[in-house]
Amino acid sequence: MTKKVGIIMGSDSDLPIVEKAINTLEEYQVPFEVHVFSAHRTPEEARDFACSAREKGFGVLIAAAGMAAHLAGAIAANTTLPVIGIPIKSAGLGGLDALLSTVQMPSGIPVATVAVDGGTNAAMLALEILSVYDCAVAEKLQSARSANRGKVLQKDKAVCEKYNNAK
Ligand code: RP5
Repeated sequence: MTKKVGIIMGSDSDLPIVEKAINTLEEYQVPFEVHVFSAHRTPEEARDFACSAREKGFGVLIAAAGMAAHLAGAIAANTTLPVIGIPIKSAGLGGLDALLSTVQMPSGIPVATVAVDGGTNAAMLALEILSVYDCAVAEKLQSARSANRGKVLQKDKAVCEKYNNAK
């Protein structure tokens, strides 16, 4: 059975980016659960979720937060499941604050950090992690890669016809 993806965000203001991850997981029909837990505002709830995630059937966790973004690291501190961090862009420092807070983890407690506001890639990486043991997910990922390849080759053909054949 496909394991669940846990998605945690520090605030509901992160939802527009988190929705990119949700939409991607829905597209691949992989089960997930979404929560608002903050490393600073609700640290007990964030900790409890991380501590019990493996026994509750989660296979990988995604944590999105902005500003002094300690959420992904705080979640990773309390589970040995893989944790993917999404640094969220905020007004002050444009996401660099969250990027550095999420990516610069001490040895032994990794957070696989995607780009600032990288909601889609967070879900894609979660799917790739699940695909290590889940053949159904692996097959869907391979089909999507092939479809994307076809689309890019079509674009190359169109550009070549427009610019290269005119010489
Ligand atoms: C972080 O602070 C959240 O992840 C959010 O990105 C940021 C601002 O939160 P709100 O003040 O909008 O609730 O903890």
